Amino acid sequence: MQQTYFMIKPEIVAAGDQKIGAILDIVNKAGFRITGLQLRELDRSFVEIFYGEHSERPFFGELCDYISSGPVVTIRLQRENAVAALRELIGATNPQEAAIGTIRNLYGASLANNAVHASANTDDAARELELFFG
Ligand code: 3AN
Repeated sequence: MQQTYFMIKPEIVAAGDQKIGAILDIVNKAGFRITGLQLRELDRSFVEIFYGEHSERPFFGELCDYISSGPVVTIRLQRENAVAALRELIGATNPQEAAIGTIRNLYGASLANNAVHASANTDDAARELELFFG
């Protein structure tokens, strides 16, 4: 069974428990099992490591400030084909382009505030799960 890393971003956590519950319900109904979950505040230096692949992009500073601005929910998920299935369930990076019914279509506000993160591929999943769950 494959595992992947999923994260609910600060603007959703700040909006209260109802949105967190609704997102976890979507994930659960899609056949994922939650095998790890924590509410955490991430140090900026930790976020810089997590998003290291984006360090040359113009939005990197803003992205790191934002993800370290308040608590996030860090989640380990398990399912057949978990990495690809979760990427499909969350939708495109830009919520305006995300397919109807995807998590970013339902809960994303903008490119910067797109509600959730999911590992992009199996290598990223392994790296991110190690970083967050050891
Ligand atoms: P994804 O999260 O779908 O894998 P990436 O890896 O391209 O997308 O981007 C990582 C994060 O950086 C996104 N979740 C998004 O919040 C942010 N981001 C991407 N592009 C931009 C942009 N042009 N302006 C601001 N933030 C961005």
